[in-house]
Amino acid sequence: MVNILGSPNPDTPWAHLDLARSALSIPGATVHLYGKGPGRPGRKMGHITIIGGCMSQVESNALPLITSAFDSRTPPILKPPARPAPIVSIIMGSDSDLPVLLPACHTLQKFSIPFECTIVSAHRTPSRMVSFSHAASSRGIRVIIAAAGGAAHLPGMVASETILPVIGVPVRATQLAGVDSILSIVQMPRGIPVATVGINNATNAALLAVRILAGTDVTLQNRYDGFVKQMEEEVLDKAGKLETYSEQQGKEGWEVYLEK
Ligand code: RP5
Repeated sequence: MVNILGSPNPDTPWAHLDLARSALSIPGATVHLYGKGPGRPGRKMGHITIIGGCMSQVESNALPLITSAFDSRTPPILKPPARPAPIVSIIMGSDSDLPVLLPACHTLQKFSIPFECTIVSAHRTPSRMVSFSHAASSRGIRVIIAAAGGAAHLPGMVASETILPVIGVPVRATQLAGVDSILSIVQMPRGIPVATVGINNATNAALLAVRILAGTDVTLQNRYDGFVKQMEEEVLDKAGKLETYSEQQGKEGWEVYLEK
């Protein structure tokens, strides 16, 4: 729900109706005007409700409305939107893991998925790990990405304290090159599953989270389809260049390709 407020400019007492009118074209939106007559600056003149199959669908449908309300050419007549609550939690055993997790953050950003990112250590902050795991679901978190290196117990321990899906990212943190981390995460006992991606492969952890969320979100499914198509086009484009070079130059195609 977003509130419709009277225009800050007393010379345009009906400006709030423009916003109400533009909301009519948004799927799932219903406009409620209170019939108070001309608006006074900041006075609540009505509200708009937007419903949808899931939060990210609602947010994406509401975005054009919110953007137009904050367009610098028009006076702001909506209260600033609250930051959307996170639905994915990225946790890590130490801040030294953060560089490995940046691709996960960027990937979730690309799919417009609200997420949080923090440090929770199974060994150094065990109480925090338990309270985080118990509260995650009720805070609206739908998927947890947990990264750890070495004796990487964080994903498994979190999975034992929540029913949310947990995706473990083994971090290459010690002289054992991440093999210790991946074995610690992947060899879970029967009954407590943890999805495990490759060593340092935070991108795949985020993509798996997107796939889990897309199961109940058509907008995300469409975004993922777009992502897959783009990936395919990039590979076909590279293959096309490689083949062309081989035909047009005196050298082998792979030699020319690598020189470009
Ligand atoms: C693990 O120990 C962390 O996940 C990290 O990968 C590793 C090293 O942590 P720091 O000593 O850098 O804090 O718990």
